[in-house]
Amino acid sequence: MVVSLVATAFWAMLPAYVPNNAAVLAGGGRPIDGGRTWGGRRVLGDGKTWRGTAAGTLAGTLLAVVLNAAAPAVSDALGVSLPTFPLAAGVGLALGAMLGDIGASFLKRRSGRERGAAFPGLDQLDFVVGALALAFVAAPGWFSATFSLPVLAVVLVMTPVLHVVTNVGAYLLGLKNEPW
Ligand code: CTP
Ligand code: K
Ligand code: MG
Repeated sequence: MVVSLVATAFWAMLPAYVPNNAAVLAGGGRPIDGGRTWGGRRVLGDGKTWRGTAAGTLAGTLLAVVLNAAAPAVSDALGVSLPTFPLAAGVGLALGAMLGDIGASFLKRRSGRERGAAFPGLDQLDFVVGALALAFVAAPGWFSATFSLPVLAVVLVMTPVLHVVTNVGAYLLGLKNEPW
């Protein structure tokens, strides 16, 4: 029961977990806000780029396609019925994760936080909220079939933990400038 919930939550969110990490690896180039400011501060900042956003969205979407191919074998091995991803769900999760992170940067700049500043709580959940919201809009039937309330609860508890662990790891590996 618990194994099934955690496995389903993790699997269903993988296309939303990968985009931010892919963006870190691929980021650079032209910022989305083109350097523009609002109220004396950058609209988004240099940390949100077109290349990172495109790479993150693509990586999450491709992962969803790979997970679809692997779902039967992994489901058998775990004795759990793991979900597959219609294209709209994969894109919704991946693009939604990126948009949630971009929305958080917008809020960080409005509240005077410079690029890279921590915003505890928001940093760990921005992309989850974005991913779930866009997946719900893009694939409502799939969303309600996949995210039961218990699965959603596991997602909300598990994601901040995974976020902290992966970001500290990326920092220690020299891939990220800050451990958040
Ligand atoms: N990145 C990117 N495009 C995105 C998201 C991330 O290019 N849409 C890259 C940037 O190189 C960024 C790095 O991934 O610096 C780390 O992402 P994040 O921690 O989200 O950005 P920060 O630089 O910390 O900026 P912010 O304070 O706005 O979150
Ligand atoms: K972030
Ligand atoms: Mg950061």
